[in-house]
Amino acid sequence: MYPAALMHGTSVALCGAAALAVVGAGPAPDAPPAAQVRDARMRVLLASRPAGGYFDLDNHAAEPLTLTGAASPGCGSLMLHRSMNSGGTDSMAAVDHVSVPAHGSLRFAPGGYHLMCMQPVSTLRPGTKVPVTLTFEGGGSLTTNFAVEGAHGR
Ligand SMILES: [Cu+2]
Repeated sequence: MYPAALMHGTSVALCGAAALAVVGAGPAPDAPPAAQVRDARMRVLLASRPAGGYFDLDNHAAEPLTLTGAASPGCGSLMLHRSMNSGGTDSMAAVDHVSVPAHGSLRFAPGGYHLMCMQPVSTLRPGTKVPVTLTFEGGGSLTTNFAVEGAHGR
């Protein structure tokens, strides 16, 4: 703990509290205030198959926002994927990061970027919700409840 003498104009007791608050807010990951998730849903086709996660990611900051990972208690692993069509053939590949431009928005949707819930848990059923934590470059994270929907949307 820092000596109370470093904090001027406050009592020793208040200094202690202030120092604790500073330590708590320091290196601990925190939600980037500039990131916002909208229209979040997880589409389950068959319980035995990977489910796709879709949402809009808004970046309200003046600098790019880079998504580096995702995790959910509803998924064995949750990967960042991108679907592509080349020469008439659909495929998807894992990506290790996705950037949203300053003051921009990126849509995670079928046919493009999406989350892939590799092993959906048995309770991941349409009508329920599942928390998804997105992690960003720099250590911030943001947890959002995704609405679980079936093959035909809501
Ligand atoms: Cu995929």
